[in-house]
Amino acid sequence: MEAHNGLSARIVEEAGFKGIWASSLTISAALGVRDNNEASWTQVLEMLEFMSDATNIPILLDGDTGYGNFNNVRRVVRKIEQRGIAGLCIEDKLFPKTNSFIGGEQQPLANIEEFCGKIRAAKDTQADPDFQVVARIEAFIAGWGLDEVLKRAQAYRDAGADALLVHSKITTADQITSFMNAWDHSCPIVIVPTKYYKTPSEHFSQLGISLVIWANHILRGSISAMQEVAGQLYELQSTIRLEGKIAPVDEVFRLQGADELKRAEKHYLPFAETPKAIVLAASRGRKFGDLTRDKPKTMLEYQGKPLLRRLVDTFNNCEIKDISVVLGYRANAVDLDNVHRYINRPWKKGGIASSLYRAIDKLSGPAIVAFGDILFEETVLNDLLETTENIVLAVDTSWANGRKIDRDIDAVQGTIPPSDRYGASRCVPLAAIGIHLDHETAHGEWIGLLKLSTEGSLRVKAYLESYYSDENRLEEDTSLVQLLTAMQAAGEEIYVNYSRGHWLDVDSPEDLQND
Ligand code: SPV
Ligand code: MG
Repeated sequence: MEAHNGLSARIVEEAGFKGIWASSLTISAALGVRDNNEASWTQVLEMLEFMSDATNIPILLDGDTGYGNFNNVRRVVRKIEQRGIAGLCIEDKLFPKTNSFIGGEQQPLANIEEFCGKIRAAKDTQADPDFQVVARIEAFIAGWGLDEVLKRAQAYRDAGADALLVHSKITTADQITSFMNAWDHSCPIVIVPTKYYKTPSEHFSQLGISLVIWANHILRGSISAMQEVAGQLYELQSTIRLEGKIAPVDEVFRLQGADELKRAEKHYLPFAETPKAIVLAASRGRKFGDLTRDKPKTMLEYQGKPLLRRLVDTFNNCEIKDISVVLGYRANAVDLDNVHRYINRPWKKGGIASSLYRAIDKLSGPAIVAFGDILFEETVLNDLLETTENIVLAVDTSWANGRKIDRDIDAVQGTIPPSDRYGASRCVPLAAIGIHLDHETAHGEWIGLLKLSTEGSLRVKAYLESYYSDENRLEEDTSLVQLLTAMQAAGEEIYVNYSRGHWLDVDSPEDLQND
């Protein structure tokens, strides 16, 4: 069966054919040029490479006249063998040739000895003993009779051709039948019944023909389909009536082997998955009084833009697009598009851990969990994303400075204190965390940003599932710190990643002032 590019070659193989005819007519036509050696042989070679890559069945190249003399044939054989092509068919016409169905009689035939030299050159060049050289006889096409065909058949066979292609352009199988009746069957015969298609294939088997080539049919089928779709679409200016008739986009992906790439990515790109972000923004923010009467704290504006908008922008700038927001108080006042919304109903009673639980289906693959009332610069996030540990808290070591001093903060103590020394580790195991931690011994403040690796997400998810298997807990005020502390007590390794500043905890109206 003919094929003319990688896609059609794959379709031919899937249909069950045992081999592919890399047709000069259809490869040229698919390139939008004539079958007159207008496509150079290296352009054909390039197409063959795609076809060979896309398939596992043998490909026989319709190599026209061999693109020159014996020397060109030698080079073609070497180059196509390198691309896994199984055989070469050359025809006894002159370069540049014309398709057999266009003025066949006017086309001079090659000198027999010269053509036999090409066959010998091809056979002497092949490296793979299974490589096949098919010699194509154009004598019937050029208006010669059976004697000329038989003479050439014997000469080409004697020159070493593995098979002979006897071409005919009349609308009955008469020429082929007369040849087969006269032929001594000393080598396999190949035919191309494009014009005598009415003859049943059994007749060819009975004659002893080894191989039938359907030389142009999927190209012709696709031309009809393309013309119909293009014409209808132009007329209707809509695809509604066409969608059911044309291959779905998923079928295109399947034929391209998209699944294999997905599997390979999993195998070779362990960190290929981009993290998701989960923003916990259910609370009102009582301290803001009237400012949060109609909207949650996360929608308060900092320098003219809501906090949540700023958070989403920061995530987007760090290539994180899958963003979920868990809302509660005045959820309707949050009108951001492009974020997944979750609602934590008893937001007043359930603590922030219960908000994370609402978005539990997002805990697959790497994730960043962020409070909805913090702002941080991209560098803080990028720094956190670079850590390799499973569960990592972003910790600010400049926490003790300035006005924070009187606030309830999630103070953190690492197992190793932060250090500006060259080579000092910035990601260290967590020793302790909590608002009651002695500020004198603490090393920093958790900024409300938590990184989970794929494994980290799985572990937090498992913990949440077991914790909230008792539904009453959904109405208990459990913080993330309590959750993480409990996980740590159960043997989980939690890490802190030290950084300095470049973030803002919006805790009171004065934090919204631009200072
Ligand atoms: C081709 O498919 O390009 C052929 C067969 O050479 S034919 O078009 O019949 O010449
Ligand atoms: Mg051809």
